[in-house]
Amino acid sequence: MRIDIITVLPEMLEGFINTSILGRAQRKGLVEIHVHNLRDYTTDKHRRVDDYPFGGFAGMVMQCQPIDACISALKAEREYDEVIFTTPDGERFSQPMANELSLKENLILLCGHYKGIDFRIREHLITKEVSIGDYVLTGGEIAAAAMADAIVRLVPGVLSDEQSALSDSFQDNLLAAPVYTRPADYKGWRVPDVLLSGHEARIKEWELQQSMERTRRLRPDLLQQG
Ligand code: 6GU
Repeated sequence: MRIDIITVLPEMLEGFINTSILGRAQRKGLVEIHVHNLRDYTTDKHRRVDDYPFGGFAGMVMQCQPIDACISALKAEREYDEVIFTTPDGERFSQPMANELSLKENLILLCGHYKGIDFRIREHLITKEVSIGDYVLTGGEIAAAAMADAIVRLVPGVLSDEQSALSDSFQDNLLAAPVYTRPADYKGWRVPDVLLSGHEARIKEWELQQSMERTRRLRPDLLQQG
């Protein structure tokens, strides 16, 4: 899988995508993540990528030309499954959407910024608009980082124990059960006895019961979903 991220703040993403699991996935050759500085594609001599909005509205708007040039350059090299724009008014990102996108070959993530981008880009070049939640971020970089992380960890081989993505909270609309490690007694804070029993069936039953109880109490909305 390959992900191309287009941004005016490449330095915000470089560290993140080359660290930890995303970095290891790339070194293993399982995924490629490329960050493109939108300013490298402008024809403006001052390297500006935004301008005042028509109609006299507040804020600045990202211009068509550099975005079109960058997306066109990428599309000339390979076919893309989706050209995704990160925006608070997009479709809500979710585990099912991450699952679906993890099966794709090539994705573009365009990070929104300022007050928005020229709407003609959204009409003509964007295939999917995605928000990571009902709050406003100053830019789409954190949203793109969150999406890349959630997608890449689902690519086979990225997680050392492939089971661990399947037992995630949300994969079955249930929150995960609590986990513990040694020591079994820390300052009198004890690990549940059942986990020390070695009784596999009882441990499985405890895990499911914990998942159900936590979901009912903390996220009853998940139990309503299909
Ligand atoms: Cl994708 N972008 C911005 N700027 N803010 C957001 C968001 C995206 N998702 C939630 N808030």
